[in-house]
Amino acid sequence: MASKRQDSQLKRLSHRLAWGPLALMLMAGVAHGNDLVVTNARLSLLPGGTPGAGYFRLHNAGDKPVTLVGADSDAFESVEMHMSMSNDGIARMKPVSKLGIAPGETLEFAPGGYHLMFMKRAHPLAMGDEVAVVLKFAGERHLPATFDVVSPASMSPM
Ligand SMILES: [Cu+2]
Repeated sequence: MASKRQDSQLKRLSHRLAWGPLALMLMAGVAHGNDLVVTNARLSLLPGGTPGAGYFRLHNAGDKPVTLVGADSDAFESVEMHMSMSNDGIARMKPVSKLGIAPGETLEFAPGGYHLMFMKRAHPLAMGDEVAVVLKFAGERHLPATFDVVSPASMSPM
């Protein structure tokens, strides 16, 4: 038994040595919560005090529906969920209180559609920084995700 455990520890160690750099690369902007996978998490930020916009892809790989109810970040005073729309050529946005994601479904937060609005940064942020964000789901479920700070110019409309 003891030798078997040692063996698996050794395997894990060599695995980590071999895949460390790649794993680090893959982890940028990615969060796994067993059945929930966040990818391409970006925080588009202008210099100064204007709110930032958060975009990501959330896949429900589980067999139960989940409901996204909001997000939080220590780097900002508050985070709101918004939906962008265009009325007669005028861009507007409205708050969204919850979004359901069925099993197998992928929810896309992208320019021109759903986005997180990051209000009042707690400290200065620069392009290339990483911001810890917690996605909140119905049932008190929390999924941590890392958002890469990017310039709005890097974003293309949907
Ligand atoms: Cu907004």
